[in-house]
Amino acid sequence: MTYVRPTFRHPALPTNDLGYTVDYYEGSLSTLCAGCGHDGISAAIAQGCFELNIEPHRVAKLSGIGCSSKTPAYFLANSHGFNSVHGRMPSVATGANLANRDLLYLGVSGDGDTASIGMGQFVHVIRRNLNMVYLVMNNGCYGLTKGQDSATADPGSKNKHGSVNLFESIDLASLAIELGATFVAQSFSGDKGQLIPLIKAAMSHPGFAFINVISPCVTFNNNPGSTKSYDYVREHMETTALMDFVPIAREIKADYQEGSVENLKMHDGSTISLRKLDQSWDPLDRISAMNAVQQSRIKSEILTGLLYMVPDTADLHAMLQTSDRSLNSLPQAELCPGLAVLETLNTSLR
Ligand SMILES: Cc1ncc(C[n+]2csc(CCOP(=O)(O)OP(=O)(O)O)c2C)c(N)n1
Ligand code: SF4
Repeated sequence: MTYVRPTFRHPALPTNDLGYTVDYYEGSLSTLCAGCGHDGISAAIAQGCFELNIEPHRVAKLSGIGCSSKTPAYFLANSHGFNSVHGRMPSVATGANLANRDLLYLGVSGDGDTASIGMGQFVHVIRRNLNMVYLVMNNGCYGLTKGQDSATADPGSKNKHGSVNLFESIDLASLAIELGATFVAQSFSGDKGQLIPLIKAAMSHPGFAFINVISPCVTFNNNPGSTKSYDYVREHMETTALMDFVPIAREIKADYQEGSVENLKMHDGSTISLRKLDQSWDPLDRISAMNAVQQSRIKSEILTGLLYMVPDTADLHAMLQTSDRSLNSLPQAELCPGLAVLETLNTSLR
């Protein structure tokens, strides 16, 4: 089988403010199984970056190992990319971000990559509020190694061969809120209407933005009895709010007459408009957000949408008071200020 993407595109494809059509934000043809949820998320990322008028060369895509971690090959072909080691994407992202703060960092991971081997790195990158989007394509199994249960598989969930998971699941969104993540959202690969605005809002957030996307594995975990199958997720999705992301300098066109509307201002002046469905939930209140997630877990529902956000936040660079210029733009004299400065520094530490 050959994987050659046809180059023909409709001549009237719309362009964004930079003059690019959406295909400029696509990548190579996917080699994932037909129907894999991950492909829908890749398409949503391409569409979100197109709509945000992002220059692809300003994005750095980082991933670990897994079917999910392969996806950066399938979107943003004109961006920087680093496919790292299983569970180690956060440390690569931290190093790259500290060296060059001018890029937009987009980390893609799987539930195996994040909730097992990468758990240590995941919790610490949250604590540090690294300015990045961290997106987990969550299918409740290790797709690449043939479908073993992952740590996000729900207790009682059945795999393809009928065996039942005995263990408690790790809820990544709850954990992220608990650890102080400043933007936490949850969505479904089959719901582009919700996923694209969430990706756009996350890309515009000035700190750590986490999106847990339920993304069914059609080959190993899409059977009756699985709580990560397309049918189960469609039947058990509960949405916090209908949302729209309005970039700065764009008129707010959405019609919000019904229900209660929350307009959250981002640091750059853009807005997230939320039409609340659950009146008891407040996206700016950590306790209320945690309560809403736990209540939905008790009901075996999957709460989707923007769960929690701190609009104005200090990222790792602000906390460490690093140079406001990327290291590759600093001249040699500033990068290496010389022996006398080093000696003064050493003396101050003695
Ligand atoms: C250090 C190390 N341990 C184990 C593996 C084997 N391995 C590759 S991918 C993977 C899990 C993939 O699951 P997940 O992150 O959920 O991604 P998915 O394939 O489901 O998208 C494992 C255990 C590996 N590549 N490296
Ligand atoms: S094995 Fe599962 S996760 Fe991997 S590509 Fe196929 S459907 Fe997707």
